[in-house]
Amino acid sequence: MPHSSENYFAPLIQSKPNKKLTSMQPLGMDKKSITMNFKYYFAHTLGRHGPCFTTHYPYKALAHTVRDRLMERWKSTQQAYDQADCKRTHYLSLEFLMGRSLGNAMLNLGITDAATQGLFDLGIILEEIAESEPDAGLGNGGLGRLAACFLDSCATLQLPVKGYGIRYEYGMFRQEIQNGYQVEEPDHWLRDGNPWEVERPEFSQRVSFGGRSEFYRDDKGATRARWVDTRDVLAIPYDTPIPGYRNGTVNTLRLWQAASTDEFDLEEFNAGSYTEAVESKNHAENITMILYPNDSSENGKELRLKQQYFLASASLKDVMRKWKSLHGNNLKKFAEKNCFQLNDTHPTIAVAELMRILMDEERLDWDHAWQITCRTMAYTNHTLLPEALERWPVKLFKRLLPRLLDIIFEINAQHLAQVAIRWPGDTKTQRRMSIIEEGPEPQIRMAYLAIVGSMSVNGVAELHSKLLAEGLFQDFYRFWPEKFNNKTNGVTQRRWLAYCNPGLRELVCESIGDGWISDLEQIKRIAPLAKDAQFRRRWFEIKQQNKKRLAALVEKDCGVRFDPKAIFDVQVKRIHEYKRQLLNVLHVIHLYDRIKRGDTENWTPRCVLLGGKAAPGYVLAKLIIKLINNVAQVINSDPQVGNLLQVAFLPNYRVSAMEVICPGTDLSEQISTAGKEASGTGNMKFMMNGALTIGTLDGANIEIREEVGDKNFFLFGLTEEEIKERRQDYQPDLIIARDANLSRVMDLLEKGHFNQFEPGIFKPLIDSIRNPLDPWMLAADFESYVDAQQQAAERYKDREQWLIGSILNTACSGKFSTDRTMHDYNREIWKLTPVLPIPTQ
Ligand code: 26W
Repeated sequence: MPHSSENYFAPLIQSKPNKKLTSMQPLGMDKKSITMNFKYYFAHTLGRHGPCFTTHYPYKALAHTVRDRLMERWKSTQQAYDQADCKRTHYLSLEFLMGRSLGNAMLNLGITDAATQGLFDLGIILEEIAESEPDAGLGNGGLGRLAACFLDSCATLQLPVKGYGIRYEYGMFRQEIQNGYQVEEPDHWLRDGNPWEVERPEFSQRVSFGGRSEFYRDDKGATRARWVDTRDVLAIPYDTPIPGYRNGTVNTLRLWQAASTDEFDLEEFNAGSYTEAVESKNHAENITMILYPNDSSENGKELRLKQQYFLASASLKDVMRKWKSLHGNNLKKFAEKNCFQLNDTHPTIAVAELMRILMDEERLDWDHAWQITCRTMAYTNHTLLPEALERWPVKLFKRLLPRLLDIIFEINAQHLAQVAIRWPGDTKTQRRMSIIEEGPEPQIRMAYLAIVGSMSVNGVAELHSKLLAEGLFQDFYRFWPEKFNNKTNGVTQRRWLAYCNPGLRELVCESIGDGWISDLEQIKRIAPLAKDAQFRRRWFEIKQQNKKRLAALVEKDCGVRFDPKAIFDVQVKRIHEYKRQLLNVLHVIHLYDRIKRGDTENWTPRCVLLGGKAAPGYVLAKLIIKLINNVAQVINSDPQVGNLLQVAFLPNYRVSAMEVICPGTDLSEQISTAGKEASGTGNMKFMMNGALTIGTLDGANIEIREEVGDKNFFLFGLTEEEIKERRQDYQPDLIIARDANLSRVMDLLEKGHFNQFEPGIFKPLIDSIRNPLDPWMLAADFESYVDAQQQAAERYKDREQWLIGSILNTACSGKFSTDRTMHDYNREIWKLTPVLPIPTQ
């Protein structure tokens, strides 16, 4: 019994596309056409008249106006890809942290000025209505935002790359702060509709779960398997257009939503089981209900594995459907023309799923299927934390994905046979390299499956890639050194400079033209202008404006008044022990202690801003948030402190907040324990916007410092090697006792100075600092951190010197564009040819 959608969306015309129906008139990009279209949507489509009481409807009308202009380019691009029969990359990711789309789409289409003026004539301020757009927060942090920046750069480079992900009904939770504690609220981002997506039920796919494998002989006598008695779920695609920068290209982000195969179930259950049938509808829809808010520890939830398989299966089937529509059943060139980039291990089940599709559905033999699989898959690792490495119980796989478990066992058997040939008799190595971890509860090591099944394995910064090869994956590196490579992360300068910092954009464009917007290397041409006092003056004024904008946000959301004359010292990112927000707090307490002791000669007034979400189950991270809020409370209400020091915790840190934060920041805090932060990307956004970094030799900080020079970077802390060394004999109590500053800070904490009415609550944090096994070694880096902070404070007092550093940071940020990153992925992994859209009628 076919599902209704299969009837409902039966082809209207069998063979030829209907050109009369699908031809498009190009829409005007001028103020007049945009205004006309806007008014049409407002009145005719949305049915609004008279004064608009909310910003929502004008926002919607404008979104539709912009979207219309994406549609024709989208079609031309996709047709050009089909006609060129080009190689394509499919970027598989459980997260795409897109943020808002309106401003970015207008920038890339080149209609910001026309729209701003058109609306202004109608009495509407564009920035005000743009605030109505909810963030698409379908990601936790770095990994998800990186995927979004990649899509922007691929479209700009005109590379045929499509993003595949999940359309979570609820994105990253909204963070509220109550009595200093994080409280999670649901993020129902689709409540008011999403004008940026197009539902395409005609391309729905069926995804199977449960059941069992059945083996049979095919007509040629070969043994084959099929997966039977499954419980199926429908995957419905929603497409979002991804415009390139003023180049006519529009790529696609395809997000899958789960739905039940309801009619099917109703038939099955019919007599008397109506309610159970409806219940099963709920079960299916649960799969895409919510984004898991953990960004560093695996919690092994069954629903999460379902999400992973749901994404992998629906996407691969979609690629196969498309392939067949262009090439029929001939898979000879499939590997030549397709690449799957796995964003961390989360979609790694795709390795086994592609094998299943090729063997069970396309009737290829094992060797042929395996060849295709490990020529098309490529894996990016995003973390060195062992607790973040995904493992799934074999038992769970057996129940949920039995046929995939068969395939994984066979992949492992053949893999271990190869290992045994290379290291005969070395059973220890064989056990270490097994995809299956033996033990009372056998587990599948997803990273190993990804490495074995891929042609490329990359880390996201030089140090990180080196540590993967030497540490976590050393056995595999010895086995396949040629698979391993580095691709240093980046960020898109379109969103993270041109769009979010219009003041600086104008100044830079005036000085060196606008070539840097699509070729960030050009921005180094502003470096000589650091010597020009007039230029510095304008740079300063823009930074002050941006600081005012940030101060207004802080006042609105935290009730704390930041003085734009002070140095703005900012750390925003997920809250995690390894990122050491606690070290930042210790420094803040140290400054407070100095003020209280009257040690304020030559003081540099400072405003410290922290922000970020903690995973809901991460108790210590949540306690760090509480500590920040309590410390802020005490400091901000102490008249003796006054304007010398201000501290705030910004609730609900997200993409759209960062768009205000990074342009207004002077000092960027990148203070993770060396060897723990894979790359960092916030560090790049701050640098691009002219902040100086205070940081450790970790992740991409190392490369940032290399680019900008050590004079314009406040370095502190142990190196990754020194950390390893010092761990052997680490005695934080001794360090504290010998450091008068740190002793006083610990004293304030231990006396309960910041929790007078909540005795003892911070004990777990104090204990973690004093623990000789503290993996993050806060005490070891405290003194050098305070020194570096002092250098920053002194440099800030010399305004001209600070401005030179600020300008040079922006000038040296060329390497950190995702345009460069994508270029590197393409040259070394994907090998795609750019395709120009052909305007078609
Ligand atoms: C299994 C749960 C889970 C979810 C997310 C485990 C681990 C993750 C990621 C590792 C989270 C992540 O965002 N990693 C970050 O990726 C960025 C982009 O490459 C890097 O810049 C950050 O350093 C890294 O922490």
